[in-house]
Amino acid sequence: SRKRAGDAERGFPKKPRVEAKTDRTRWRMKDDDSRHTWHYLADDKAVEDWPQSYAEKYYMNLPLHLPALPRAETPLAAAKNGLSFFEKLQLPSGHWGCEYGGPMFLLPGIVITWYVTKTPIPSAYATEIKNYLAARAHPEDGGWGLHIEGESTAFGTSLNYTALRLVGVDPEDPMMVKARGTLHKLGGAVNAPHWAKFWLAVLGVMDWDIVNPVPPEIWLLPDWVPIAPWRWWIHIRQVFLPMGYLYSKRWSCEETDMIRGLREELFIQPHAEINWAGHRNSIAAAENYHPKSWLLNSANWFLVNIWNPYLRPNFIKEKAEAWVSKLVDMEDANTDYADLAPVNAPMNTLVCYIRDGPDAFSVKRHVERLEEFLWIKDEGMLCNGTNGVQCWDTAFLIQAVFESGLEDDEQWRPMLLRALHYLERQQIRDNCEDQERCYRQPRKGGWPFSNRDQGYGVSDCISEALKAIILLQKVGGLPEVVEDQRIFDAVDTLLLYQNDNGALSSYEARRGGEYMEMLNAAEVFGRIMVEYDYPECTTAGVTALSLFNKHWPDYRSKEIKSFIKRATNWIKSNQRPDGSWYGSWGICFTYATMFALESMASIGETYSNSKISKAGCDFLISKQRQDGGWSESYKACETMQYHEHPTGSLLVQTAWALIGLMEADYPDVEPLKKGIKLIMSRQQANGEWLQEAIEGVFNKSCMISYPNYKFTFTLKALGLFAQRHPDIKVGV
Ligand code: LAN
Repeated sequence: SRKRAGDAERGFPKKPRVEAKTDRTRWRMKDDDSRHTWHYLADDKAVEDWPQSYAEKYYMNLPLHLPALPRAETPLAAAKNGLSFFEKLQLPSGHWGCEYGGPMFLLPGIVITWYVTKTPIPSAYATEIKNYLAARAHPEDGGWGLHIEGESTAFGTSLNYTALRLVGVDPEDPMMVKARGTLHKLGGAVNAPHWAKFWLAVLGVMDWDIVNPVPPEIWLLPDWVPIAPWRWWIHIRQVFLPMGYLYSKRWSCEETDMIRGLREELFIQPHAEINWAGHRNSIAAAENYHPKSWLLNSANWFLVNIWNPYLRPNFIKEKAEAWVSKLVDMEDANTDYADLAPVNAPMNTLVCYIRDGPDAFSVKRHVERLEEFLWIKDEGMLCNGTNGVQCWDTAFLIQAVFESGLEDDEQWRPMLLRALHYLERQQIRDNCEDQERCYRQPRKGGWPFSNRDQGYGVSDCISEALKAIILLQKVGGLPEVVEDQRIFDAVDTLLLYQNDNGALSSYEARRGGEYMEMLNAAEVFGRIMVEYDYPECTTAGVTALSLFNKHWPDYRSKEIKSFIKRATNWIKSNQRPDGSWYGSWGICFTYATMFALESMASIGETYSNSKISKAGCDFLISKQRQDGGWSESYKACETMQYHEHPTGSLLVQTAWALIGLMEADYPDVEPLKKGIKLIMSRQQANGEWLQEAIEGVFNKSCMISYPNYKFTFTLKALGLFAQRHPDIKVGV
């Protein structure tokens, strides 16, 4: 107890109180123009003054008491029912929100950051974090994987066990005993990958000697060097940056009772006897998805044994740390401390904490903005993969309304107007200050995936938002709140994304080759080091610019035509021998094939006149199941081979396949009818569809949820069918 008093004196807050559960009717989400934060109202009066919205109830799976709608006899009626449900979930600022969970390595970074920065964790958070992790523990072994559907790993289990302890769960709680057993079977935390070792070193549970090098010096390389970090994929760049600072400082939290406890719990060996340096490369076999290359291993050996101890001059260390610290500041300034994603956000928070001190504005603002990654659902509190899916989902919903021909229906005009104003406000209006210095590509006129604060344009997010706005203003006749010049800004920015081979990448045009994977140090992810060519992003660019060109035939028309030609040629070249395309952001061949077929259709190539389009359709048709649905599993992303999901046909997969087929004008309507029927048969009486398997992916191995896809893409599939075959009845 003396020791405990010591921890308190040094400013560590009291252990949070972990209850069995919170009262779900007391949670509220502040929209704040899509800066989502969740609040637990302890006070009865506050509860009365701020009634729970449909959306909040829906996120928490509380009863909505919506009346049953007239039974849908046709696909269009089903689309209308679906829309009337989804409209109720539109948030006050005009967008749609959702949980964006899946990855299981994000929340621990935030919890560890709270702990080491001595940020008190409210009891309601602690309670719901415990509940979420309990709900998502592997049903058999009690561990956690890389993502919610994955097998238990040392990565997921060591970090989430740690998070649970830090929010106040007792080590003798049966859930903890079980998880610990699984972690020990996996060899203990020394077998966890690089990023887990990093976090546990920050926490002071591991020694920094176990962490493979993250040299900040690499940021001093001149730009012409083929491996210079400005060429890396933005997510790796922005993670390596603060990580390098912390690695260089070898900063660890001061020792506490909690940390002493974890040192005993996370390992199979006695802590004092662990040969830290000897475990730098230890990793449980099953999670070594991308084994380190000989080149990286040699570089690491050199850095650890020669450079760091003997060669590294102090002035280089200081110069590197200063430059990295400056780049961290630029990232914070460009995002108002929101940061790119919940990996670099807590790390940047720590850089500010150890550099600026606990009371600095930078730290306070960071800690405040970390809240925006958290989400509450019926299972508890989780960390989203980004600060939301706002612009992305909103753009798709708008497009689905137009695909269904419902845009003129008075019933949906107010919803569309709110959505238009939302996208208008989220357009990025300026480039980053000193953009060349911080290696950023122009972003003016673009749209982000989430919201404008985050401020990273993404090729397909710009495209989908642009399409939505053009449809609303030019086709739907809604007020022109985004004037022409701003549309041109978007087009100018979008055109910069095309790679030399015609394809589009995600956040930036490609700056380095696949050889850079030789430096992939993360072990658990594939295709992470540079931007790649993506059929999904490429298609979005093609369809957006085609639509733009229709309405503004004079603006940069030659470049746009050549862009489209080169992009669609690349799509053709990217088709696999079986007729499919590999998807990087949705699961997997079905998702990418849908996009690729859309690209082909946009240049007039469909089933009847194009071998490419026909092969794509034949591929999809060959995967249709007896009941009319499709059911690709995430295993396909990892193995690059088609895999069926064990639970059978899936709604979103079915919608994607149908959309692809319909875009390609697939001539036989029978398979389409069967698929549509499946979608209709799964619609609930109030118009909604229920959540099924996980939909999205990144870096080949990590899955991520897109819960709004069960609305946006099903609506699009139903709408397309209704428009193309208005006379065909598909009742259920
Ligand atoms: C996303 C989410 C959206 C996604 C699409 C727009 C769907 C895609 O077409 C382009 C890439 C993009 C923007 C994308 C990139 C990687 C993200 C940001 C994520 C999958 C969400 C989470 C993920 C991010 C990398 C998670 C943090 C993990 C690291 C390895 C740093």
